[in-house]
Parts: sequence; structure tokens; C-alpha cells
Amino acid sequence: MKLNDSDALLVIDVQNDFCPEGKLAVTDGNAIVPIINPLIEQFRHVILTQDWHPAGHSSFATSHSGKAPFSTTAMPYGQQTLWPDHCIQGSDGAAFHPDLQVDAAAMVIRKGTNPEIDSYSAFYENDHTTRTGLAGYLRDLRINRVFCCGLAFDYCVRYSAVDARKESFTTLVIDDACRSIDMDGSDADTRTEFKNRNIALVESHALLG
Ligand code: VGL
Ligand code: ZN
Repeated sequence: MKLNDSDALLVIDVQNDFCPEGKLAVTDGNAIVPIINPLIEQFRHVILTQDWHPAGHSSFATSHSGKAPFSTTAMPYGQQTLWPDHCIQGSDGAAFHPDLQVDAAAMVIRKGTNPEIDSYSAFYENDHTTRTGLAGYLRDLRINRVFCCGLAFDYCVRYSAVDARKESFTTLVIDDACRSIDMDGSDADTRTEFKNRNIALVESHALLG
């Protein structure tokens, strides 16, 4: 697959807390770093996202008395999964994986900063209304195709890819450059949703060389 200047690589949440030993560890999350680094070199436009919560964020189980991590609760904007405390602003867990080659990225979107609303997607908060500004940024750059990779496949990558498609970008997800949390069939559900929404799954080797 030939890449050009109207392609963008969106690297979602490759942060210590989503890697082994992190607060919300994704199995083998660190294994994607050596896959993503060569991808970053192939793209003229690279955007990173960083999950970036204030302490006491409403998506944390510890903010809801009697609630366990990975349970759900009703929020004004809909059902919300409650997570272990993770990616607290400025913490080591919120930092990018130390081996991720971040220098070529022109833009870092920090999300989940509103204490009241979680934000899985790089485009919208979980109320599906509040924008991060990423769609406008990509349109200004005349981007046509958005290639997504990172963590977690079935949460932040999924929501970001779905919103990229809703914003009318041709959307591809680089399967081997992602890892899943895989809770209650979420990995399979994500693959079904991508098929139904015309979001393509590709492998990194198709973009390299
Ligand atoms: C994520 C759960 C909570 C992710 C972020 O990056 O997929 N998942 N916050
Ligand atoms: Zn989060």
C-alpha cells in the first residue's frame, strides 16, 4: 500500500499504564512499540494521543463508593465502565512508553481531562458531543486516510476509528500494531463493528518498505 501526504498515523495511548506492570495493563501492550516505531517513519503526519486524567476522575472505580474496577455505572451521558486509577496527569504511568519514538509527532492530543466525562475517542469525549479538535486539525491538513494503532484495540482505538469514519475519513486500523483488553467479547465486537462500518483492518507489513 503506497502512502502519501494526505495520510495520517494516529497512535493511541501507548502509555506505561497500558503496558505490563501498568495500572490498567493490556496483555503484551509493550509488544506493539517495535511495530509502531517503523510505522511512524513512513508517515508525513503523526498524531499521538495520551490518556490524561486528573486524580479522582469519574471513570475511576475509586471515585464511586462500593464499585469495583471493571464494573459499570450509569453516567449522565450513558453507561460507563469503571477502571482502576490510571494515566494520572504527570505520573510515570501517563508517560509514553520510553521506547516509543515520539519525536516525529507534530501533535499530541490529551484526552480524559474533564473530571466528569471519560474520553475513549481521540475525536469526541464519551458524551459524543464534546470535540477534541482533532477532526478540524486533520481537515486543515487535507488528510484523507487515517491509520489507527495503539492501545487498547477494543476501547480507545475502536472509538477513535469509529469516530474517524463518522468524520468521513477513510479509516484503517493496523491490527498487529494494537492489543486488546478483551472484556466480555469486546475484541470480537470491535471486529464486527469495523466490518459493518467499513473500517479496514490491515497489517503493518503492508505499509513498510
Ligand atoms: C483506555 C480504558 C480507560 C484505552 C483508556 O486507552 O483504551 N481504556 N482509559
Ligand atoms: Zn482512561
